[in-house]
Amino acid sequence: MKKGSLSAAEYNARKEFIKNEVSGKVRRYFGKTVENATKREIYTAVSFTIRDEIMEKWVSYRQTADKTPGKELYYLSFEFLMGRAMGNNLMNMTETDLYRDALADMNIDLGDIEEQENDAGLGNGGLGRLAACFLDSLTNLELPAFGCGIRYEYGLFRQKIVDGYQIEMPDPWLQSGNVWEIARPEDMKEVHFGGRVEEYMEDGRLKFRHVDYNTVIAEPYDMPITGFNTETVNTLRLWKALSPEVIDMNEFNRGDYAKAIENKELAEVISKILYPEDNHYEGKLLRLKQQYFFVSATIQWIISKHKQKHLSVFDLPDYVQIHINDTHPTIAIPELMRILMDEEGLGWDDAWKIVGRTFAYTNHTILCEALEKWPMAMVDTLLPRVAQIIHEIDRRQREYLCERFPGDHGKVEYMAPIANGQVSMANLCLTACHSVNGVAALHTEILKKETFKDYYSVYPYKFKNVTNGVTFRRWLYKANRSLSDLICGAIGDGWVKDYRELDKLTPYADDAAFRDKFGKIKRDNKARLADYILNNTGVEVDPDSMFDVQIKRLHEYKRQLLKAMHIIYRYQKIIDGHPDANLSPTTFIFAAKAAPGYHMAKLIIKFINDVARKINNDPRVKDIMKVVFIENYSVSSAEKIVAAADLSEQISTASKEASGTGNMKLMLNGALTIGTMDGANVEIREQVGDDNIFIFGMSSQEVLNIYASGKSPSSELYATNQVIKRVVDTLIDGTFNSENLFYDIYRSLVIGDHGFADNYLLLPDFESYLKANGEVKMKYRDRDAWLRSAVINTAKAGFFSSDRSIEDYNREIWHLR
Ligand code: 26Q
Repeated sequence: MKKGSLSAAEYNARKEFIKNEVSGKVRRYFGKTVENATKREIYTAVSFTIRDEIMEKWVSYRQTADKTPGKELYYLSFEFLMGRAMGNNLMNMTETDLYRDALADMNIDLGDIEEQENDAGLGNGGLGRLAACFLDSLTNLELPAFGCGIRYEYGLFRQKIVDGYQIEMPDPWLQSGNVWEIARPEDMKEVHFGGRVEEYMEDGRLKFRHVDYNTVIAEPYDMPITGFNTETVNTLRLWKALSPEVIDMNEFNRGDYAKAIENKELAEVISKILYPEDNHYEGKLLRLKQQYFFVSATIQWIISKHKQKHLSVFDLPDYVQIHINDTHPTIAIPELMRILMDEEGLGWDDAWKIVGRTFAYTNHTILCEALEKWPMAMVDTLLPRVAQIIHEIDRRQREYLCERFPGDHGKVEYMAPIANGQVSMANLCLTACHSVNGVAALHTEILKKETFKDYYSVYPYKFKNVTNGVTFRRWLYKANRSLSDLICGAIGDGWVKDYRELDKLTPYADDAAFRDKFGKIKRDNKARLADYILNNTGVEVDPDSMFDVQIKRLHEYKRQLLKAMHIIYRYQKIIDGHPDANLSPTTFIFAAKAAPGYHMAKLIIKFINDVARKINNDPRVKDIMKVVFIENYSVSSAEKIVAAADLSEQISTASKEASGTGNMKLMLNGALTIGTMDGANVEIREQVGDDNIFIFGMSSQEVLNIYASGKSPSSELYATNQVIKRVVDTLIDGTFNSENLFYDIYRSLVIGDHGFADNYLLLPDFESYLKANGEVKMKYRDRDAWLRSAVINTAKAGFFSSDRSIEDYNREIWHLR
C-alpha cells in the first residue's frame, strides 16, 4: 500500500494498528517493551503481525478451494530455495511502505529487521530457486497448486572463506523458530521401509502384502505462498521425519540407553540435511530414503484428499497433476501404482493408465554425471514392493521396445528402465509420464536429438519445451526498488503482474533523460553493494568502475576459471604497460558455493581468492582493477548483487548449461550479458538483438563434435599460443601462490584424463572470450551507448518472467483452470 491508495486518515489508522500489534506482541511473547527488545524479537513480532493477515486469507482460500472440484497441481521437488519470506509477503500485501513508516515511528528500521530473518536455503541452486519462482507465479496467476518437499532441519551449508579456502558451516535455519510454518500433525502419514512382500489370493486374484517393515512417520509443515495482490494463497507442504516411538523402552529398561535412542535417530535423520551436491549424482542410501520418504507421504496425502472429494480414483488425472522436478521424485511413479493396486484394488492396466495421465517430468541437465541411476539391489532391499513394481514396468516396457525395435538389443538395453543392475530414473520417467520437457529451447533440442533421441523417436508427442523464467516481484520489484519506481513512473505498474507490459519500456532506451536516471540508479545500487563488499570482504571497491559479475554455483562447466584467466590476462597487460590497459577500471565480482566433496571446484575458489589477494594489494593496478569473492552466496545476497551488476557472465561450455536463470535476473536489472550460445542465453540474444549482448565461443554443435572426435585441441593450444601459455603458467609458477597448490588445475587444462585435456574447453574459447571482453570495454566507455543497451535488456526481459513459463506449462501440460 503506497501512501496514495488510502486516505491520510485511513493510512494513519492502519499505521497505529500495526504499531499496537507489534508492541503488544513484544510484550506478550517476550515480556519486553519495544525499547528493550532485541532486533530478532522485533522481527518475530512484526512477522506474526503480517502472518495474522495472511492467515485470514489462507483460511478463506482453502475453504473455497476445498469445495471447488477443480484440477490441482502438486509440484514435487527435492529443493525449494525460498530465501526470506517477510519482505516478500509485505510486498505481496502492498504494505511495505506502511510497515516501514509504522516501524520508523518506533525508531526501528524495516531493513534492519528484514536482515534478522534466516534464508530458507532448502536448495542448491537453479533447480531449487526455479521451484520457488514457480510457486510465486502459480499464485500470481491464481492457479491452485501445492509445492511438496522435505523440511530439512539444515539447509545448504553456510560458506566462510578462510585464507582463501571455502569452509562449510551448518545452516541451522530453524533454530530460532520459523514464523512462516504451521505443523499439521493431523495429516501425519506412515512411510514403510525394508521388510518383505507376501503374496496371497483374494477373490481369485493374486495380491501382495508388505510385511515386517520399519515405519517412519512423516509430519507435514505448511507454509503460505502469497501472491502479489491475489486472493489465492497456495501452500508449500514440507515433510519432517519422526520416529513412531519416542524411545525404545525395551532397550532402555535393559539399560542400553544408546541403543534406545538409536532407532529414533535413524528415522529422524531422514529430514536432517539437504545433500549439497549440485548436478552430481551419488548413490547414497540416505538420499534414496529421503526420496521415498517425501514422495510416499505426498502420494498418500493426495489420494486421501482426492477420495474425500471424489467418488473414485479413476478420475484422479482430471483433478490432479503431479509434476516431477528432475528425476529426484521419480519413485512417485511406482508408489502411485502400489497404492492404486494394493490399497485401492485396481488391476495393472487401469492403474497404469491413471499414472500415465497424472505425471509430467522436467529434465534440468544433460551432464551424464547428474543422471540418476540407482543400484536395483538397493531398491529391492529398501523398498521391496515398490521394487517389484519397477521390475514389472521394466518387463512390460522391454516387451514393447522389442516389438518396436526388433533385434536391436543395444537400443532396448539403453532405453530400458532397468539395465546393468541399475534403475535409470530418466528412463522410468520417459516410459511413464505424459510429458517431458527441457528448460530452454536449445536444451530441449539437445534432449530430442542427443540425450533422449531414442525415446523421442518412440513418443515424439511427449516432448515439449518450456523455457525457464524468474519472478519479477522478488527479482526486480523487491530487489531493486528504485529501478522499479523509475519503470513505474514511465510505463505504470502493470508489468509487476503482467510481464507483457515491460516491453513498453523499449522506446525509453532512446530517451536521454531516462537513460541518465537509469544510470544514476545503477550507480546508487553499486555504491550500496560496495558497502556490502567492504563489510563482507574488507576490500574497498570503486562504484564508478564497471561491476563485472559471475554469481552461481561453482562448477567446472560454468567456467569461473575462464573468467579468472581473463582477469590474469588483464593484469599482465597492465604490468606490461600496454597502452590501453589502464582504461575502463573494473571490479570483478564472484560469489559461489562448491559442493564440499568437489575437489576441483574448491581449488578454483582458492585460486580466485589468491588471485584477488595479489591483485588487490598490487599498487601498479590500484584504481584499475579489483577482484572480490563474496562469501556465502544465497538468495538474499543475490538480491543485493543483481541490482548492482553492469556485466553478467554466462560463460558455460556450450551445451552444458540447461538454461540458467541468473542470466535472466541480471538482464532484468539492466546488466548486459557476456556469454556463450548456451542455455537460455540463445533466447536472451534473440530478445535483445546482437547489439545488446556479447556472444563468444564455440557453438554447442562444435563442442559436441569435439567430444565425438575424442581429440581435445587444448594441449596443442597451450604449446603453441604464447598468450594462453603465459596465463596458464601462472597456475604453476608461483605468481599467485608460492606453494604450488594449483597443479591439479594446470594438469586438468593441459594434460587431462584419459587422453583428453581441458574437458570444459576453456582454452579453445579463450581468445574469443578476450575479444568479446575487448568489445565490452569499448562499449562501457561510451556511457550513453551502454545505458541504451542496459535499458533494452530490462525492457526485453518480459519473456523471462516465470509467469510466462507457468502459462506455458499450464497451456501445454497441466491444463489447470
Ligand atoms: C541428484 C542425485 C543425488 C544427489 C544430488 C542430485 C542433484 C541435486 C541437485 C542433481 C541435480 C541438482 C541440481 C540441478 C540444477 O540445479 N540444475 C539447474 O536447473 C536450472 C533450472 O532449470 C537450470 O537453469 C540450470 O541450467 C541447471 O543447471
